[in-house]
Amino acid sequence: MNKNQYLKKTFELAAECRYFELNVFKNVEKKIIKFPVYLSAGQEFISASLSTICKQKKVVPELFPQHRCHSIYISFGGDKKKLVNELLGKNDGCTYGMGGSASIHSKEIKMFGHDGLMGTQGPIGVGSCFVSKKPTIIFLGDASAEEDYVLASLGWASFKKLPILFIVEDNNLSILTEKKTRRHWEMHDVAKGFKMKSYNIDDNPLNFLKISDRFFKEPILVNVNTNRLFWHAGAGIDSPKTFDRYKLILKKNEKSYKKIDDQKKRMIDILWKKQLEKQ
Ligand SMILES: Cc1ncc(C[n+]2csc(CCOP(=O)(O)OP(=O)(O)O)c2C)c(N)n1
Ligand SMILES: [Mg+2]
Repeated sequence: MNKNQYLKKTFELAAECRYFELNVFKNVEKKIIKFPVYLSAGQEFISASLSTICKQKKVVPELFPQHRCHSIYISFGGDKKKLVNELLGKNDGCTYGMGGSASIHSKEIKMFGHDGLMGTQGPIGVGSCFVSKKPTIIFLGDASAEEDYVLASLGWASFKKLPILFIVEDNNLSILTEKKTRRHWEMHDVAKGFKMKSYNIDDNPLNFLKISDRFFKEPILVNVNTNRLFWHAGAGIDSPKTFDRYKLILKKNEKSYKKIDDQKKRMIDILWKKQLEKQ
């Protein structure tokens, strides 16, 4: 896969994630989805880039997400119809209608649903990889990463040289509290303190490609500066916005990506419509 193919594939996945989330938003507003949802819109290029890189490397990683996880499930090949059904609380959903939005679990794509306690996926994912030695991705929010048990598990992963990619989805927010009021240190510096390779990047897909050489050959932490488009939970819009990576990339590549954007929108809208009609 050359650079342009990588960018195109990543954009296709991000488009599916974006239009999926916009449909969730609509159905929360209509009160068709009745429980709390955690929308990943704005952050979708993280999982889309990682999934494309894993495909390129022929790696099928074990996935340990946290609550903002729809884009992770979709990017790594989860069945989108089953995710719709999950969000409708149906027992043929990907987590049998018991995961809601925050605990998406899927044996098919080796995704281990989160338990709701911020950061537990850190020690659980490290423990799992310590036994399996399989390529593993642990997703942490910038707030979850602060938990003591996450820090302890980073040390162990580093010491044991486990093939784990720690991805900090750094949207600068813990619900509504900004990072600058919580700490004066950064996760990529902490990882270096544990003698682990680490990076601080923004969520432009090319940044992931540039640093991907050693992924799964040793423990690596990547702090990714990103932006959550909607409320912490539910359908609403936070202000002020910083940036919208999807719109930026679409605008810059209008000629080549507009058609993909339209196609993916149509495809995901139809998928939602059909699943809702089956209710
Ligand atoms: C151990 C623990 N502490 C606090 C909470 C309450 N809580 C739920 S989500 C959240 C913020 C999470 O922020 P972050 O990890 O940055 O993820 P984001 O929501 O920004 O994606 C908090 C504090 C919790 N669920 N578990
Ligand atoms: Mg956050």
